[in-house]
Amino acid sequence: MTDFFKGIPAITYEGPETSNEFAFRHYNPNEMVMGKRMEDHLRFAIAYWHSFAWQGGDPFGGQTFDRPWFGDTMDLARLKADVAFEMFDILGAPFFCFHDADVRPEGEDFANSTRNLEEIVDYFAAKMESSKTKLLWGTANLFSHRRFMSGAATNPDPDVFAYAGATIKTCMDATHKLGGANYVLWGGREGYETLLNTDLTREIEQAGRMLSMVVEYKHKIGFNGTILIEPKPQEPAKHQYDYDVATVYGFLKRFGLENEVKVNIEQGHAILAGHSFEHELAMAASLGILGSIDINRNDYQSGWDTDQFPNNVPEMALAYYEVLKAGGFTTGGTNFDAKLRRQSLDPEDLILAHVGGMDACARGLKAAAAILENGTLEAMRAERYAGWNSDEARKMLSGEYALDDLEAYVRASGLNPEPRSGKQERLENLVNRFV
Ligand code: XUL
Ligand code: CO
Repeated sequence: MTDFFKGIPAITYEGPETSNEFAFRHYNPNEMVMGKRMEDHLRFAIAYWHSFAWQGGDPFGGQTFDRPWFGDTMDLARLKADVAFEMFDILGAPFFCFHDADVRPEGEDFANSTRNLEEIVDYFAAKMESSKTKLLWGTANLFSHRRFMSGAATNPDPDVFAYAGATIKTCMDATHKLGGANYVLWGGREGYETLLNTDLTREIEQAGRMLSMVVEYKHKIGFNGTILIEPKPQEPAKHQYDYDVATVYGFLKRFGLENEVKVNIEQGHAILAGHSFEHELAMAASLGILGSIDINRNDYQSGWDTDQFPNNVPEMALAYYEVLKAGGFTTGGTNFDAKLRRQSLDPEDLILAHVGGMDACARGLKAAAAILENGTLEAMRAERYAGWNSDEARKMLSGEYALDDLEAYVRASGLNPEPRSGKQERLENLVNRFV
């Protein structure tokens, strides 16, 4: 045991009335929601990078956190892992997620970096034998090191493409070895700063080939998890190719990968793309590619990807409504891709941020389930489209009618459509009864 979280108890469910800050008020893992345990619905994961690797820097200042494991040695990487697994236990977190760069020091070359990763993966594997925490997903950090400044798969230099592919392979091996449920690709630098030096046709083809190799390798090693792309429109690149869910779907279709790859949708990324989180979730569900979610919240005034812990229950309710409507997660889950504010220095801040986030998600999930079970919202949605159940309406979609048939039909029947209310406020009032 380290003494980092000394004095902080394991967090358990005490209910909404408790005055104990170190307790769940709403997240009750064993509570049944629509016939499934809450823990199995939400599938919470702790993000290694924000909680253990991020040092509190911003564009105007560096490190604010003073963690005993900061540094570039394997001993410190093991200390970081000790503290991480202690936090997983305190929170009862069913999953965690990591990038290679979060968990191991960079070596002087590829072989050394990989050896460091493999050693830490073995260290994780030993811990996971006695821990209840599993791996939701692993990923490669192909955006922090300067070699990736002009992209990884989309780099103009084929040597970087090769290095990126080799790195992904080692991270897929690590994920597979640890029994990961998914493998994620987020292309932070897969995009460009200026078209003046960019051949976007070539770059997108490179990205397509890389993703195909990822899928081929997944099958080669018998990895049963889901490959997930995480869309984001910009930050750090000015234009990123995986802009949003719809763009990713077009990319997958183009390379014939739409049945192989799903999406990991992050709330803050949806907002950066000018969408609501629930829009992105509904779009992914509609396209059959809803995989997993990265949960956080952006500051709506700043326009940045601020990665704050979620605390807006109505937003969570609308998000989990889409997840539940789509049948819930299979391999996916709810990853806290959220970081403390840089002034939140204390170990207990890290715990309380997650406690609050888990409670906010649990309230959202319960509200979403209540709206679904109530049924009025879906009944009213169905009623809005009920006209499409008529024979005439079906013919319009089945190909039996062409435009000139529609003209004939409108003339013959004397159609003169009357607008009907969309009832938005009434529906908003309905939702507000549950959140
Ligand atoms: C960056 C982001 C990443 C991915 C994993 O905005 O969300 O942390 O989740 O690379
Ligand atoms: Co993310």
